[in-house]
Amino acid sequence: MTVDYTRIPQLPAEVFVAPLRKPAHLGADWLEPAQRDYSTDDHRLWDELFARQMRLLPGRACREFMRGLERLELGRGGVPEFAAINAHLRTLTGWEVVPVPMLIPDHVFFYHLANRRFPAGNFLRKREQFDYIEEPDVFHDVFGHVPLLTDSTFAEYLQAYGRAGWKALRYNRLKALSALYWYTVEFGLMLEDGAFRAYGAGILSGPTETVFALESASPHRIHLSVDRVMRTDYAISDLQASYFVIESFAELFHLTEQRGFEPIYESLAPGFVYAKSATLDTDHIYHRGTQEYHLRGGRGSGAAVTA
Ligand code: HBI
Ligand code: FE
Repeated sequence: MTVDYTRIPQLPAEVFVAPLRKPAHLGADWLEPAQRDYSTDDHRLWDELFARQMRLLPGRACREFMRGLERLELGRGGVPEFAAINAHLRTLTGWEVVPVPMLIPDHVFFYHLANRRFPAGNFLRKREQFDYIEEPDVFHDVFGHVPLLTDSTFAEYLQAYGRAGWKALRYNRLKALSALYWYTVEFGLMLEDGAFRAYGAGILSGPTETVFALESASPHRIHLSVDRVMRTDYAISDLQASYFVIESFAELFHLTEQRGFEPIYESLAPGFVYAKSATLDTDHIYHRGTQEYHLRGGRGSGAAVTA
């Protein structure tokens, strides 16, 4: 018997849509997530993380992000309630935030995005991880990602990305699609009135990369090409060697929509072709980085991030 592995059945929504609240005696898990209770110290930690970013972001974060923070009132004090965020978001763009306790499987992640649900970590980092955490916690996800869900064009892009995820699984090109997420949703830069601004959540949720991505001479800053980025390796646990720049969310949406994911997947080799710090003849380079930070050995080597 032959099995056609290219056909992924569409599962009914009930499989993934879990209630936001469940009886307290049943512990939360990712199949039936709930937002957890936070301690007084958790709320205080959120406030400190929030205040630290707010000292850095004016003039560095794109205006859509700053506007989203205000509209959702994420700075009212303490870890925000998802229910309150959702009441706003639903009317603005039809998106919702769903609490998850950890990294969830790729297909579930894509299924949520394709249905305008953003899976957000419900746990908060410990104080020892104040400066850096690899897993996405509630501060990274809610402070970093959720403000842009208020922007209707970015909201379209993220939903299209979720749909593209299903196709990527079918074509076995998930790594390539993850690179696109990485260099846009997590570490994207944007030109605003001729100046670089950040919109990526991985940049905006931490102080070191907020400054490095925008002001260091070390990293390349290159205009986004979808085909190029999907062939480019990336660092999960260090500052990026290259940042990709868009002119607007409308441009981001058009670049991906116009190209279409199916033809890209068909043309891609299984692995990455370009190194993190590569520049190509076909690149439109705004700033050719010195790569000093990475040449000195990157994270753990004591290399100065202002290099
Ligand atoms: N799960 N909670 C959570 N958050 C993510 O960002 C996430 C995930 N699962 C898979 C995943 N991301 C990747 O597939 C994306 O980088 C494409
Ligand atoms: Fe993230």
